Amino acid sequence: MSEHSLTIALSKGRIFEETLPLLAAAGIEPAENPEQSRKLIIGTNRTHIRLVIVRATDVPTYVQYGAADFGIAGKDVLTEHGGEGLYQPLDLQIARCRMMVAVPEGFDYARASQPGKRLRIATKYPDIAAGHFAAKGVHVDIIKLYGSMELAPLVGLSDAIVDLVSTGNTLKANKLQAVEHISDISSRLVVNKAALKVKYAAIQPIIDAFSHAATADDQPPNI
Ligand code: PRT
Ligand code: MG
Repeated sequence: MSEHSLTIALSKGRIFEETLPLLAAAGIEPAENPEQSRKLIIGTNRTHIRLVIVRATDVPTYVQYGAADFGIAGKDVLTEHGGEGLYQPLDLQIARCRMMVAVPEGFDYARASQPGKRLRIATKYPDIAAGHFAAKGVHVDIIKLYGSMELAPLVGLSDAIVDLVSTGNTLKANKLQAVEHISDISSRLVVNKAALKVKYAAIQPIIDAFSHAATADDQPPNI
């Protein structure tokens, strides 16, 4: 890739959808919709700018190693990744949700989570979960899962889960209830530190356009 070309890492789904208006504000239009196309590299109306479509959890890795110059990733993903090699100039306020502890309806969480007790927690976010319970002085055994955390307490794999909640419909459909709010989550712009120096003239105007669009757009909280 030449000094003048830019590669942006995005995930399909909610992040791609909510990033489209930000890209538009920077004058960037994807040539294809990744939901319909199987292509992993998507061109744009700007010949030197392309998008790479990766798993949400892989965005920081592509940017960290410079395979993408910048990308957009959830705070959940960035916290678990650690953020090494990444400059995080902007909270874009998109893909908002909350990191919560949830348990089966009727489970006595207050009693089970007293200091000195031991809880089994299923989660995709072991670092966030471990940090939360350590701060409370509750001992936990963390069971790492890669999806469908909601199932774990229903089949006896865990007492509770640590997961993202937006509408609450998934918890409700599985007779679970949120019992603790760990943090608010939104997505951030992440930039490769070396790329920012070398391609500053190409990257900074995009950061500025994103920043302007993210703050101008006075989005009501969806949580
Ligand atoms: O889905 P896939 O396994 O391919 O990847 P992913 O889950 O890593 O990606 P994706 O696209 O689903 O999520 C990307 C980012 O969106 C996450 O890293 C979060 O920062 C953010 N985000 C915002 C969410 C949600 N809201 C959300 N509700 N990510 C996941 N969820 C899931 C949640 O895990 C739970 O299973 O949606 C379900 C709950 O939703 P409600 O509306 O029923 O409460
Ligand atoms: Mg998902």
